[in-house]
Amino acid sequence: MEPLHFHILSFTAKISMHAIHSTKKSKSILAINRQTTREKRQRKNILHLPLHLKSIIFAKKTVSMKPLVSIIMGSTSDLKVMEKAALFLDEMEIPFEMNALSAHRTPEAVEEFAKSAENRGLKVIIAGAGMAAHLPGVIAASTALPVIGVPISATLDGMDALLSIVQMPPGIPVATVGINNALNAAILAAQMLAFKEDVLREKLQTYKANLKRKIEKANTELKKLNYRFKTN
Ligand code: RP5
Repeated sequence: MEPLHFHILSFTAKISMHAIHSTKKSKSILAINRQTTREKRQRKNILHLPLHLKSIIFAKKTVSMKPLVSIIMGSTSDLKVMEKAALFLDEMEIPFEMNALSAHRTPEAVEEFAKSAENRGLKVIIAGAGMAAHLPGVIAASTALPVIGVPISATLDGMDALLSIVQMPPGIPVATVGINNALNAAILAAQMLAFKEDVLREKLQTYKANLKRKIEKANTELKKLNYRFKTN
Protein backbone atom coordinates (compact mmCIF):
# COMPACT_ATOMS: atom_id res chain seq x y z
CA MET A 1 0.00 0.00 0.00
CA GLU A 2 1.17 3.53 -0.77
CA PRO A 3 2.25 5.31 2.41
CA LEU A 4 -0.70 7.30 3.58
CA HIS A 5 -0.38 10.90 2.47
CA PHE A 6 2.39 12.00 4.71
CA HIS A 7 4.24 10.70 7.68
CA ILE A 8 4.35 13.36 10.32
CA LEU A 9 6.77 11.45 12.44
CA SER A 10 8.66 8.69 10.77
CA PHE A 11 10.12 6.09 13.07
CA THR A 12 12.39 3.80 11.02
CA ALA A 13 15.87 2.18 11.52
CA LYS A 14 18.62 3.08 14.03
CA ILE A 15 17.78 2.09 17.63
CA SER A 16 18.09 -1.62 18.35
CA MET A 17 14.98 -3.46 19.34
CA HIS A 18 14.28 -6.34 21.65
CA ALA A 19 11.22 -8.45 22.08
CA ILE A 20 9.43 -7.50 25.25
CA HIS A 21 10.10 -11.04 26.39
CA SER A 22 13.65 -11.47 25.25
CA THR A 23 13.56 -15.25 24.81
CA LYS A 24 12.84 -16.79 21.41
CA LYS A 25 10.18 -18.97 22.98
CA SER A 26 8.06 -15.97 23.74
CA LYS A 27 5.06 -15.23 21.56
CA SER A 28 5.29 -11.53 22.34
CA ILE A 29 3.97 -9.26 19.60
CA LEU A 30 5.71 -6.27 21.05
CA ALA A 31 9.14 -5.08 20.11
CA ILE A 32 10.59 -2.42 22.31
CA ASN A 33 12.86 0.46 21.73
CA ARG A 34 15.09 1.06 24.70
CA GLN A 35 15.32 4.77 25.35
CA THR A 36 17.38 6.39 28.01
CA THR A 37 15.74 8.79 30.43
CA ARG A 38 17.76 11.56 28.76
CA GLU A 39 16.34 10.70 25.35
CA LYS A 40 12.82 10.72 26.74
CA ARG A 41 13.39 14.13 28.34
CA GLN A 42 14.78 15.48 25.07
CA ARG A 43 11.67 14.32 23.24
CA LYS A 44 9.41 16.10 25.71
CA ASN A 45 11.43 19.29 25.32
CA ILE A 46 10.94 19.18 21.57
CA LEU A 47 7.15 19.23 21.82
CA HIS A 48 6.75 22.99 21.89
CA LEU A 49 8.62 23.42 18.60
CA PRO A 50 6.77 24.14 15.33
CA LEU A 51 5.72 21.07 13.38
CA HIS A 52 8.26 21.44 10.54
CA LEU A 53 11.14 21.50 13.04
CA LYS A 54 9.72 18.65 15.08
CA SER A 55 9.45 16.40 12.05
CA ILE A 56 13.09 17.02 11.16
CA ILE A 57 14.27 16.25 14.69
CA PHE A 58 12.07 13.19 15.15
CA ALA A 59 12.95 11.87 11.69
CA LYS A 60 16.53 11.39 12.88
CA LYS A 61 15.34 9.25 15.78
CA THR A 62 14.15 6.30 13.86
CA VAL A 63 13.27 2.75 14.69
CA SER A 64 12.38 0.01 12.23
CA MET A 65 9.69 -2.24 13.59
CA LYS A 66 6.17 -3.23 12.76
CA PRO A 67 3.58 -0.88 14.21
CA LEU A 68 0.94 -2.35 16.50
CA VAL A 69 -1.02 0.85 16.89
CA SER A 70 -1.96 3.29 14.16
CA ILE A 71 -2.58 6.90 15.11
CA ILE A 72 -4.64 8.63 12.46
CA MET A 73 -5.72 12.25 12.47
CA GLY A 74 -7.93 14.29 10.19
CA SER A 75 -5.43 17.08 9.73
CA THR A 76 -2.09 18.35 10.99
CA SER A 77 -4.10 20.87 12.99
CA ASP A 78 -5.02 17.86 15.18
CA LEU A 79 -1.40 17.03 15.99
CA LYS A 80 -1.21 19.14 19.14
CA VAL A 81 -3.84 16.86 20.66
CA MET A 82 -2.82 13.58 19.04
CA GLU A 83 0.84 13.81 20.02
CA LYS A 84 -0.19 13.06 23.60
CA ALA A 85 -1.03 9.57 22.36
CA ALA A 86 2.31 9.31 20.59
CA LEU A 87 4.19 10.29 23.74
CA PHE A 88 2.42 7.69 25.85
CA LEU A 89 3.04 4.91 23.33
CA ASP A 90 6.69 5.98 23.25
CA GLU A 91 6.79 5.82 27.04
CA MET A 92 5.31 2.31 26.99
CA GLU A 93 7.68 1.36 24.15
CA ILE A 94 4.86 0.28 21.87
CA PRO A 95 5.63 0.58 18.14
CA PHE A 96 3.17 2.80 16.34
CA GLU A 97 2.68 4.70 13.11
CA MET A 98 1.23 8.16 12.71
CA ASN A 99 -0.53 9.46 9.61
CA ALA A 100 -3.07 11.99 8.46
CA LEU A 101 -6.18 10.83 6.61
CA SER A 102 -9.50 12.51 6.13
CA ALA A 103 -12.90 10.88 5.81
CA HIS A 104 -14.00 13.78 3.62
CA ARG A 105 -10.85 14.85 1.81
CA THR A 106 -9.35 11.40 1.15
CA PRO A 107 -12.23 8.90 1.48
CA GLU A 108 -10.66 6.24 -0.78
CA ALA A 109 -7.40 6.25 1.18
CA VAL A 110 -9.32 5.88 4.46
CA GLU A 111 -11.09 2.80 3.16
CA GLU A 112 -7.87 1.32 1.82
CA PHE A 113 -6.14 1.97 5.14
CA ALA A 114 -8.96 0.37 7.16
CA LYS A 115 -9.24 -2.69 4.92
CA SER A 116 -5.50 -3.42 4.98
CA ALA A 117 -4.86 -2.55 8.64
CA GLU A 118 -5.26 -6.07 10.04
CA ASN A 119 -3.08 -7.67 7.36
CA ARG A 120 -0.37 -5.13 8.12
CA GLY A 121 -0.24 -6.47 11.69
CA LEU A 122 -1.94 -3.53 13.38
CA LYS A 123 -3.89 -4.39 16.54
CA VAL A 124 -5.56 -1.12 17.51
CA ILE A 125 -6.42 2.08 15.66
CA ILE A 126 -6.62 5.48 17.34
CA ALA A 127 -8.38 8.04 15.16
CA GLY A 128 -8.80 11.68 16.07
CA ALA A 129 -10.82 14.27 14.19
CA GLY A 130 -12.62 17.52 14.74
CA MET A 131 -15.88 19.09 13.48
CA ALA A 132 -18.07 16.56 11.59
CA ALA A 133 -15.68 13.87 12.77
CA HIS A 134 -16.52 10.86 10.64
CA LEU A 135 -13.00 9.48 10.44
CA PRO A 136 -13.09 6.95 13.33
CA GLY A 137 -16.54 5.69 12.32
CA VAL A 138 -15.63 5.29 8.66
CA ILE A 139 -12.50 3.36 9.65
CA ALA A 140 -14.53 1.17 12.03
CA ALA A 141 -16.93 0.38 9.20
CA SER A 142 -14.15 -1.36 7.22
CA THR A 143 -12.18 -3.25 9.87
CA ALA A 144 -12.76 -5.65 12.75
CA LEU A 145 -9.88 -4.07 14.69
CA PRO A 146 -10.84 -1.99 17.72
CA VAL A 147 -11.06 1.69 16.86
CA ILE A 148 -10.63 4.34 19.54
CA GLY A 149 -12.02 7.74 18.61
CA VAL A 150 -10.64 11.03 19.89
CA PRO A 151 -13.02 13.98 19.46
CA ILE A 152 -10.98 17.11 18.81
CA SER A 153 -12.10 20.56 19.77
CA ALA A 154 -11.94 22.49 16.50
CA THR A 155 -15.36 24.19 16.71
CA LEU A 156 -18.30 24.18 19.20
CA ASP A 157 -15.86 23.24 22.00
CA GLY A 158 -15.55 19.78 20.46
CA MET A 159 -19.17 18.82 21.11
CA ASP A 160 -19.74 18.40 17.37
CA ALA A 161 -16.84 15.94 17.12
CA LEU A 162 -17.81 14.13 20.33
CA LEU A 163 -21.33 13.44 19.13
CA SER A 164 -20.19 12.56 15.60
CA ILE A 165 -17.79 9.96 16.99
CA VAL A 166 -19.72 8.50 19.89
CA GLN A 167 -23.15 8.15 18.25
CA MET A 168 -22.31 5.18 16.05
CA PRO A 169 -25.11 2.95 14.80
CA PRO A 170 -25.47 -0.51 16.41
CA GLY A 171 -22.93 -2.95 14.99
CA ILE A 172 -20.09 -0.49 14.37
CA PRO A 173 -18.71 0.65 17.73
CA VAL A 174 -16.04 3.28 18.22
CA ALA A 175 -14.57 3.42 21.74
CA THR A 176 -14.82 7.14 22.30
CA VAL A 177 -12.65 9.01 24.80
CA GLY A 178 -13.21 12.54 26.09
CA ILE A 179 -12.74 15.68 24.01
CA ASN A 180 -9.02 16.14 23.24
CA ASN A 181 -8.16 13.18 25.48
CA ALA A 182 -5.68 11.44 23.18
CA LEU A 183 -3.74 10.30 26.23
CA ASN A 184 -6.67 8.16 27.37
CA ALA A 185 -6.91 6.73 23.86
CA ALA A 186 -3.29 5.61 24.05
CA ILE A 187 -3.74 4.17 27.54
CA LEU A 188 -6.77 2.23 26.36
CA ALA A 189 -4.84 0.96 23.32
CA ALA A 190 -1.99 -0.16 25.62
CA GLN A 191 -4.48 -1.93 27.89
CA MET A 192 -5.89 -3.80 24.90
CA LEU A 193 -2.39 -4.93 23.93
CA ALA A 194 -1.52 -5.76 27.55
CA PHE A 195 -4.18 -8.45 27.55
CA LYS A 196 -1.53 -10.80 26.12
CA GLU A 197 1.61 -8.99 27.25
CA ASP A 198 2.74 -9.45 30.85
CA VAL A 199 5.56 -6.92 30.66
CA LEU A 200 3.30 -4.26 29.23
CA ARG A 201 0.68 -5.02 31.86
CA GLU A 202 3.32 -4.47 34.56
CA LYS A 203 4.25 -1.13 33.01
CA LEU A 204 0.62 -0.07 33.03
CA GLN A 205 0.26 -1.14 36.64
CA THR A 206 3.27 1.03 37.51
CA TYR A 207 1.75 3.93 35.57
CA LYS A 208 -1.52 3.60 37.49
CA ALA A 209 0.30 3.24 40.80
CA ASN A 210 2.01 6.56 40.08
CA LEU A 211 -1.39 8.18 39.53
CA LYS A 212 -2.40 6.96 42.97
CA ARG A 213 0.70 8.53 44.49
CA LYS A 214 -0.31 11.87 42.95
CA ILE A 215 -3.58 11.82 44.90
CA GLU A 216 -1.82 10.67 48.08
CA LYS A 217 0.48 13.70 47.70
CA ALA A 218 -2.53 15.94 47.11
CA ASN A 219 -4.05 14.74 50.38
CA THR A 220 -0.82 15.49 52.25
CA GLU A 221 -0.96 19.04 50.82
CA LEU A 222 -4.64 19.45 51.65
CA LYS A 223 -3.96 18.34 55.23
CA LYS A 224 -1.74 21.39 55.67
CA LEU A 225 -4.58 23.81 54.90
CA ASN A 226 -6.25 25.40 57.88
CA TYR A 227 -9.87 26.53 58.01
CA ARG A 228 -11.87 27.30 61.10
CA PHE A 229 -14.33 24.50 60.46
CA LYS A 230 -11.98 22.04 58.73
CA THR A 231 -11.76 18.90 60.83
CA ASN A 232 -8.81 17.04 59.26
C1 RP5 B 1 -11.24 17.84 10.59
O1 RP5 B 1 -11.47 19.18 10.42
C2 RP5 B 1 -9.89 17.70 11.16
O2 RP5 B 1 -9.84 16.58 11.98
C3 RP5 B 1 -9.66 18.98 11.92
O3 RP5 B 1 -9.89 18.81 13.30
C4 RP5 B 1 -10.69 19.92 11.33
C5 RP5 B 1 -10.07 21.10 10.67
O4 RP5 B 1 -9.15 20.67 9.71
P1 RP5 B 1 -8.17 21.73 8.98
O5 RP5 B 1 -9.06 22.68 8.21
O6 RP5 B 1 -7.39 22.41 10.05
O7 RP5 B 1 -7.31 20.89 8.07
O8 RP5 B 1 -11.32 17.13 9.39
